[in-house]
Amino acid sequence: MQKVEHIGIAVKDLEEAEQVYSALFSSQPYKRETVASEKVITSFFKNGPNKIELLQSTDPESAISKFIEKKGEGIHHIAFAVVDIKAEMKRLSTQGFRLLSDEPKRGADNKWICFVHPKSTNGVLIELCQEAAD
Ligand code: CMX
Repeated sequence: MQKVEHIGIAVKDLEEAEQVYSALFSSQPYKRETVASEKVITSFFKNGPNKIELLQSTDPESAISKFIEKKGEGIHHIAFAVVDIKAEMKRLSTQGFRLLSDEPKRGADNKWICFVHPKSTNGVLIELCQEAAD
C-alpha cells in the first residue's frame, strides 16, 4: 500500500461544490467523469501533490445517496495507491479485512479499484487504486 491517491468527498450538488473547491484551491477541476457502475458523477481537483474527488449521486439507491442520507455531506473515503491490486486484495482478505468486491472494478480517473468495508477499518471506507494500463 502506497501514498494516499485521493480523498473522496460526498456532495449533494456537484456544481455548487465545484465552485467551493475551485475557490478553495484557486484552480478548476481537471476532470469530470460519470461512473455508471458506481452511480456517481465525479469531479477531480489537484492541489499540489494532493487529489480530491467530489462525488455526486446519480441514483437515490447509490452508496453516495445512502451515505449523505445517514451522515450528511463530507469525507466519504480515502484511496491508497497500490502497484498490484490483486496481490493487495489477497493480502488484505487473508488478514480478515472485508473486501467489497471479489475482483478489481473499473473506477474513475483510469483506475482499477476495490473498496474495504468501513467496519473492517475503524469506520473509514478505504479504496485501493491501481493505475490502469490503458
Ligand atoms: N464511511 C464510513 N462508514 C460508512 C460509509 C462510509 N463511506 N458508508 C457506510 N458506512 C457505514 C454506515 O454508516 C453503517 O454504519 P452503522 O452500522 O454503524 O450504522 C454501515 O457502514 C453500513 O454498512 P452496510 O449495511 O454493510 O452497508 P451500506 O448499504 O450502508 O453500504 C458500503 C456501505 C460501504 C458497503 C457501501 O457504501 C459500498 O459498497 N461502498 C463501496 C462503493 C462506493 O462507495 N461507491 C461510491 C464511490 C465510487 C467512486 O469513488 O468512484
